[in-house]
Amino acid sequence: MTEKTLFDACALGGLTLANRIVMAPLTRNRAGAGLVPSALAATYYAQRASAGLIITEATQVSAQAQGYQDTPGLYTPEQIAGWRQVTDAVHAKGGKIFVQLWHVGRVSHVSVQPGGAAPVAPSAIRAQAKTFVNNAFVDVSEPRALAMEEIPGIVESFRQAAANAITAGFDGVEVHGANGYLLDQFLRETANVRTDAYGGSVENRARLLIEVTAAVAKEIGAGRTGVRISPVSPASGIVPSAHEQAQFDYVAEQLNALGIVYLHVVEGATGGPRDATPFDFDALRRRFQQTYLANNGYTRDLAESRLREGKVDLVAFGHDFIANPDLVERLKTGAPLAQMNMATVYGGGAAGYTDYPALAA
Ligand code: 8OZ
Repeated sequence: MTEKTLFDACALGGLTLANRIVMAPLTRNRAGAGLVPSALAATYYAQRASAGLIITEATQVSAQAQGYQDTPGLYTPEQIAGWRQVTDAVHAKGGKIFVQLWHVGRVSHVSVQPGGAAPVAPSAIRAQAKTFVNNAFVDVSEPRALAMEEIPGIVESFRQAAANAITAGFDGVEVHGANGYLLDQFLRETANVRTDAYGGSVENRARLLIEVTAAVAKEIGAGRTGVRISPVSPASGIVPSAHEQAQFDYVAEQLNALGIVYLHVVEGATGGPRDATPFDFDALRRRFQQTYLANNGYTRDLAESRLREGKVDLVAFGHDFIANPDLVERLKTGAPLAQMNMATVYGGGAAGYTDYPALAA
């Protein structure tokens, strides 16, 4: 068997990826009126089309799914048309692109909820977290617990958004089960104290993520469906318990049984240390037979060594893709990487978005 390197072409379901380097989902808060991705978004993603796979910024499955200002949706005809421009631009450059579908759950604010309503959550437990609305960071609002009768509507919103993704020309979708948003909230004993079929046990806490993923996979095919998880990340007010290994080992087994195409794992604290909390990520890998997509704090060297050891199949880079549209070429040639400017990550226009140059030819 030849050794895997970051720069080999590889299969992902029915797709052939040009390399094993993935652009991680990155929130940029630049959607236009109607939460439609802008023409600039098409330029931004097309500039990064040399990635083996692009995963878009998190994208709302419904109006209720929103938690931040100016994040895009995929539930109106205008949003579908806006995304079509993005997928066309990426495909014209030979790239592949999945859309990340999210519902923020309790990480929201009444000012971005339909009718100013309270955000929804597994339980009425407020996160110790901030969101960004009206051009300011504010505490998230007090949520209300979803009624049992509302859960099928959540599943349906993901199914419909997945169908919309195919209409918009995406190669597949990633279900956002990470970073403290709705599906992750259900997975956590500290956010989910339900006593019905969606809380109280490992199986019950995983139920919504599994039902959503099954509905998406049924709609568009398991070969076009991926899921992202972040087992020990404290992102967005998540307080991991001592039982996350058992919880996520079960999640990996269930997702494996659905035959989805990849499991995307944020190893460690999202955007932070990889090893702050002990966790056996290889245990997930052993339970999940399809593609294991690793993320968080990877350098070229770490990615290559984990690939050689057979521990990972694809590696997602986030921050480095913001400042380096030609990241694949730079990693390949060992060229220096540009550093992103934190001040222009969230919101604004072309500055810090489409004006990071590729290396001169
Ligand atoms: C940064 C700012 C807002 C949202 C995530 C979608 O952490 C996000 C996000 C990141 O998954």
